[in-house]
Amino acid sequence: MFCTRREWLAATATLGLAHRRLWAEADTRDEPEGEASPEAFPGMIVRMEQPRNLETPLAALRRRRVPQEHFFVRNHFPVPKIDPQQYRLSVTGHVERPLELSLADLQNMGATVRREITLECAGNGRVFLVPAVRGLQWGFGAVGNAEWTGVPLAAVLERVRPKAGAVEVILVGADAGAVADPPSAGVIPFDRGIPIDKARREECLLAWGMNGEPLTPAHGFPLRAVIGGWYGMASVKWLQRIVVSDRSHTGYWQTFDYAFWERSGDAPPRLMPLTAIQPKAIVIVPTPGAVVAAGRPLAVVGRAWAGEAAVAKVEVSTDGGRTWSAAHLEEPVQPFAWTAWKWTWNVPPTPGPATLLARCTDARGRTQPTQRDPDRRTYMINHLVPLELIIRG
Ligand SMILES: Nc1nc2c(c(=O)[nH]1)N[C@H]1C(S)=C(S)[C@@H](COP(=O)(O)O)O[C@H]1N2
Ligand SMILES: [Mo]
Repeated sequence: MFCTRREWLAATATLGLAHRRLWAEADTRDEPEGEASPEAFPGMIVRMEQPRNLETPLAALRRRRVPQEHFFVRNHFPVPKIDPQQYRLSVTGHVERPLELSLADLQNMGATVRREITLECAGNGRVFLVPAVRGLQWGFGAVGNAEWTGVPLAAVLERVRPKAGAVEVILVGADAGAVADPPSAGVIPFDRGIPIDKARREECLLAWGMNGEPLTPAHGFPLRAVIGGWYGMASVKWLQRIVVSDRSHTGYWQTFDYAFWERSGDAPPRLMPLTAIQPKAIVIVPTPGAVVAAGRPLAVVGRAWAGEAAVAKVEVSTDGGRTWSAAHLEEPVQPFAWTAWKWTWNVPPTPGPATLLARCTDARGRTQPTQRDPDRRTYMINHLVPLELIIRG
């Protein structure tokens, strides 16, 4: 150190840097990149230290709205530090009227909405794939539901007036880096293209609030996209730029990564970007490996979601999928947000191992597959996973 801390503070204040430094300190407290800090996220399961990736423990999924500090974190690069006063969102490309918007501009548009939307990472459940595959080994907890505050993406698009022929909206984050595997074209930002018809739907937001609080740095402060019904990779955090495009985006994050093999008719398989969340039910209580009392009723509780569709039913099987009985759904069931479900299990009187299966069917009649489809590569994981339990007398 070339001077004392006090001298340094005085110097930075003179230079007008104190404000920025305060923000840097605030960010460091919230998101200590590169340091283990269990205090900051009590109870979270660390899936990767750097950049930080955190899974929500099952117990914290019992809250209908998962608090930010318990909401899973999926980061590809270090969290960018953004000064909210300096922050501008640029909206350019194939538009009549390119714009730069401050946070206040967005908040004063008169278009603010609050909406509950569930985010699920496309790799959620990867640890259950057999044989094991590369990638973060998420259990059940790379999913969460929150109430988001922001403006519809449609309201911003209306102001820039996309030109005829605009087909996609490319969302670009402020975070960037070089990806090693498979290698990227040097340093790239995190980004994702959304077809303009989807982008204009009311479930697509530019959000600054989560459960009534400003976003924390980990979840995209000061502004993120929330693309309701789609896997999490489309909900770009630290949103910096929106580029309206007259062609489909073929960037790293929807070709090399977050893509699956689609088959139709006789055509050879095509690599397609991941989009809508598949139906899924998870059990929260009892937990895997739990010991349950023989001959007594047991409340089985869980959550279910189905992306763009509403959950139509959740069923439970205790005989490996031969017979199913319907669980009770918490009302109202709404698309884009998850639903709580409950089922009373009359635990058999004989001690020994037992398995539970839960499955979700959505309003379009889609349900969960029993077998894993390898065309999905390492994503969209919603095949049935047996919950192993022990009945004790
Ligand atoms: N800028 C940026 N946005 C991002 C990511 C990222 O690494 N950078 N990760 C995406 C992925 S893969 C997911 S699942 C969600 C997770 O959002 P969360 O961390 O708030 O739960 O953010 C998405 N948005
Ligand atoms: Mo993700």
